[in-house]
Amino acid sequence: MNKKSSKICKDIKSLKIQGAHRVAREGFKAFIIEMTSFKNSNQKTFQKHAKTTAYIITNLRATSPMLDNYLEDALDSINYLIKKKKPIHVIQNYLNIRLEEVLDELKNNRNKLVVFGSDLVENGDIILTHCHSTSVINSLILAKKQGKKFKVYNTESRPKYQGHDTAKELAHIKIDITMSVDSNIGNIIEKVNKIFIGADAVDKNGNLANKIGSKTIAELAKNRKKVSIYSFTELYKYDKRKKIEIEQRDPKEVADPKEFKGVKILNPAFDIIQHSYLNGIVTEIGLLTPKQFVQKAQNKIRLKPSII
Ligand code: RUB
Repeated sequence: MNKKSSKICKDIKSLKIQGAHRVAREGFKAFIIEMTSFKNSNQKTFQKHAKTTAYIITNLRATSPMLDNYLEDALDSINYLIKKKKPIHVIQNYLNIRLEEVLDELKNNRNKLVVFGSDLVENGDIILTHCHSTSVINSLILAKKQGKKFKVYNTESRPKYQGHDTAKELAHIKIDITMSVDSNIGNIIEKVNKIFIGADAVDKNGNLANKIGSKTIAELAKNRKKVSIYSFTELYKYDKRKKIEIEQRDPKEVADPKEFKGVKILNPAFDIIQHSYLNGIVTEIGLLTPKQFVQKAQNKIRLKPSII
């Protein structure tokens, strides 16, 4: 693999690049860099290399349908161009253009989503967030810039502590932020009136996957009438598979297995929130119910490759 694409893949695997949006953006970039620097004019070899590269990148994070959707579209376009007997340099030109289109789309959708997200913030709100979602963080930053007065609680999000970055980024723009250990969630929930979380995948029933612990938070919120819970996610995080696959990470992130002989260690990266627990899903086209999200996402995700 090309040095640059291989570095991006390493950073995605290690969570240096984390969060579904960034993983999709950088993973797609890695694919395009790899394919546009591939020096072989044989079409079959190019097609095979595209398939293998997409497979490797897709498998860096098992729960990443946004990246998978973009890669699948690029593979379909490559297959279409090869069928039309286009030379490799023409396909590579197309891929470079497609990268710019995808980067613009991601940025524009993000900007729109953040405006709808900031609309949900009201003066006096006390909001809980979990892990590190750029959709949530950017919405809170915009709300702060709009002059709204609110407080935020966040979890540190063991075992990889993505909550540390969330806390620092919010503190940096002087949002009132309090960070807590994850297991304090039963007490924190009593203090907040809104919960904002990201999403990594949304299935055909509108159930969604987000950082491990989201399920517990949603279930606690369900029992408290005064707490509303919203997930922030672009439509492209729709997961076409029958079932969302939950990424199982290295047990070493939790504890050194050598020191725990005979102990099985679980380290799932995500869990699933039932759609009925959600008050709404904030997207680039506005606030939707889980059912509306599924309908809109199914319409949006192209059946034909984007090149046609
Ligand atoms: C990150 C996480 C985020 C979603 C949404 O998990 O669960 O809430 O990915 O993020 P991890 P965004 O750190 O394991 O990638 O809003 O940035 O797409």
